Amino acid sequence: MRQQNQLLTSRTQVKNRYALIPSEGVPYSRLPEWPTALVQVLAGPALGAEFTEYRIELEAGGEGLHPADGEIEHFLFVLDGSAEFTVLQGGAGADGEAATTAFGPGSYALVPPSVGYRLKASAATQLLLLRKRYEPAPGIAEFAPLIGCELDLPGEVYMDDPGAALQTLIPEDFAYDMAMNIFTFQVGHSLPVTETHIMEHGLYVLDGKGVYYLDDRWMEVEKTDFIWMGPFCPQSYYATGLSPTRYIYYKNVNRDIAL
Ligand code: UGY
Ligand code: MN
Repeated sequence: MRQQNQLLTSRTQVKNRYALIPSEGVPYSRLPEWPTALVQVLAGPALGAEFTEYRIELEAGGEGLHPADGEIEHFLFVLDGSAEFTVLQGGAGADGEAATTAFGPGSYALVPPSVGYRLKASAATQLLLLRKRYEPAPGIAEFAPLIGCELDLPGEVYMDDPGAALQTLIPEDFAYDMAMNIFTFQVGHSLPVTETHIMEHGLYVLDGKGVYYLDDRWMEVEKTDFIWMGPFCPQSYYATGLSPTRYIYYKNVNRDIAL
């Protein structure tokens, strides 16, 4: 929030093909599935996105509970704090509970539509939650719940540039219809091209700052900014500042294009 003696000028941009949304301007919502949480809705169909993305703040003891609905998959990523994550096999009752996993910064889970889950904060916790309609494909079974931590994943050199590293949080396998990756760019390094592709992105800046090329212009971005890139939005990135940039981004992949 700005002080009364500060200007209100904002970097926020909401266009047909993309949006740059600094988090300071996003008010809190409440959701029944996360009854005590403060939730910032970063993307949804009203923006043009075919997914929703939330930034969720929980106090210690706060929790979220999502029973399986058979249609929507969920990706959770812990930004900060600690929590207990439980997969609910066969419904939300205690009978169906599987083992609980301790989550800390960098922990993540991808939960298929036929499985529910509970996340309970052990300390104040912030997380990202992305929800997407799962796209089944002929002959491919629904994936099982996937749990991991980005701290355990090596960064792969991206397109021959040792200053750009990519961590792949979801395996490259046709069982999955989405990718979730973390890019780390050393200062002065960039994406090697301006990309243009049919896939969408929901991107959250974890660290650092730089300039993002969106559609037809360069824009300054920094830690805690959110960017939605719609289909065919030209895009590129340069890391500036004094420390590496890290961003986590969603991409819909591995499925034929509906006609
Ligand atoms: O995977 C991607 O499309 C990625 N290189 N895009 C991006 O970082 N804007
Ligand atoms: Mn891209």
